[in-house]
Amino acid sequence: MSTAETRTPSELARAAADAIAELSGVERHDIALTLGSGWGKAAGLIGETVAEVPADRVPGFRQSAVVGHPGTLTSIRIPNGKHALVIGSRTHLYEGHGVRAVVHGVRAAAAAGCETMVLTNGAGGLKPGMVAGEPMLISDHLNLTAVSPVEGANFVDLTDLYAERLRAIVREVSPGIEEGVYTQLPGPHYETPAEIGYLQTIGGHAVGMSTALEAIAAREAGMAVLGLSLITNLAAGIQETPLNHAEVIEAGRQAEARLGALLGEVVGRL
Ligand code: 8IG
Repeated sequence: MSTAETRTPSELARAAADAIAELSGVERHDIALTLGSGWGKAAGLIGETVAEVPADRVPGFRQSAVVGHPGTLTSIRIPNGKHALVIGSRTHLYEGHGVRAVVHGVRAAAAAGCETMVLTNGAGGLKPGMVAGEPMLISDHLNLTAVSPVEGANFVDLTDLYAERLRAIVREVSPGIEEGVYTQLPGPHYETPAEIGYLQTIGGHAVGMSTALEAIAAREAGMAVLGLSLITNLAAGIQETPLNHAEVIEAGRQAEARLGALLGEVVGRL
């Protein structure tokens, strides 16, 4: 029998943070990371794993339905002494559990003490000249999901959502990194070529199915946000040949170690 959740989002986040502290033995975390497609190797390159907490033991989390998104919260001690919380169980809007479930990990991280939220994802490239397997630093986003994680008349300011201060650190570590606007669509289907043309026209540089809603929730919770995409494919209609899934997977796999090293270096400077 399933029972409806009666706690408010902030009560549920508080309960999750308490469970994370108890099960990890780490009272307070400083930096949270959500690792999307292609970014999984980063967890092992950020620092020393202190504890792995199964997501199903933490209130409000559910085991991810997507292969490659393990349902674990990992507490990592980074060399500078700070504690990172890797949220390895992203819930996507297309899973149908609603926007509260999508941003619960972010709210739990904020309640656990995190002041910085690092959001990563795999995305389709929209900019001509983009290369699959390369990262893109997110400068801003277009939220095309038609929903907001903010509830009630809380008019959250999103100017400088992807903090320039944090982006400068990434540029320092990775000079010349591509930078652009991430567009979040609900998915789970990919775009039509006409939709890709539309996204380009309105100023998008990458397209995916995550991140923007989480970034908004992070800002609402008072966190600084850093966003990084791995361009795993060029979006529909941009590359001349049809999308080859094997090639996409291989591009991600080859990029993973490099991206992990980049993220490890960045996290050490946050
Ligand atoms: I990886 O081309 C990845 N995720 N919407 N479009 C959308 N999501 C994606 C894509 C893409 N590639």
